[in-house]
Amino acid sequence: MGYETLNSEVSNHIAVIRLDRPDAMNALSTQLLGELARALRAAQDNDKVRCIVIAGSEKAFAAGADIKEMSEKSFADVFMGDLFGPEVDVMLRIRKPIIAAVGGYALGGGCELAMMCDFIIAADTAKFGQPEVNLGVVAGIGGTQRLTRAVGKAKSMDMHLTGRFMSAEEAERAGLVSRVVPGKKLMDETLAAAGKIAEKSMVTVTAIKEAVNQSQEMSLSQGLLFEKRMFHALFNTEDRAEGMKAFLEKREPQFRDR
Ligand code: DAK
Repeated sequence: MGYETLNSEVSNHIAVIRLDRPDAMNALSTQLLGELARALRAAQDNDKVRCIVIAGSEKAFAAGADIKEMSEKSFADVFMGDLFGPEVDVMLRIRKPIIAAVGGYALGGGCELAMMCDFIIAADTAKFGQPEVNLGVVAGIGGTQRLTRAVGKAKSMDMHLTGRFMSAEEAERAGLVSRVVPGKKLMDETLAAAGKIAEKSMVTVTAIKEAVNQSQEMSLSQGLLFEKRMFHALFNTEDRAEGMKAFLEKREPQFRDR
């Protein structure tokens, strides 16, 4: 089954999922989020895929949940229908690394979608914001929690309470994005980063993703123990032996994901 609101292609072990609702600034409709969940699951299940990139257009990564679609809904609709719940659950269960390539607007649910990825590479034109306050709602898929963890309480409060947008430069300074690149180079730089990840052992990459994500859930001492045990466990892998042997032999490692 194809997609109507996004494109998904795999090449060089990288799945690129590009949101494609140009008339609505890639607003996250139920259909788009359903297709995104389906594309992510397909990428997770495809053994050829070693890294996933979610991108939008030059104008917008995604300008938030689809306001037209949401405007008619009642409390019972969104509460009993668990709006976006199942789609978000799928995204959070993806074990392969996901990079958000953000050009243009990443607002509301769009900013939250980018923050659910493992890291964000932003074009210098990108703008981030949680403007739900202007619509009389609060962020709904993690904005108050993930933005606060990323940039701290003061800036998060500022963003959520005023609804102002943050430039890419400010976002990098604040720790929301890992790097800012010229707009024209956004995809090249993101694919280069994804390519680097794709060269590594998937066992190691998956362990790193789990350990870093645990840092957002656990106390420091629990997180440190989790990391140490993960380090110990990786001594059981062939790729650990190969990585160290290759270093000592001054050659590139040949990882086999084992
Ligand atoms: N939804 C629907 N359509 C949108 C849209 C959106 N979020 N954003 C833009 N569009 C549409 C516009 O309506 C316009 O459509 P036409 O009028 O041409 O038909 C077209 O995209 C172009 O937009 P503009 O004409 O406004 O373009 P500008 O360049 O002037 O402005 C903008 C671009 C992105 C700054 C502006 O469009 C804007 O402020 N958009 C709204 C941003 C926003 O408020 N985002 C937050 C949405 S609320 C939940 C979980 C999550 C959420 C909710 C519930 N649960 C788990 C329950 C999330 C909520 C949100 O994200």
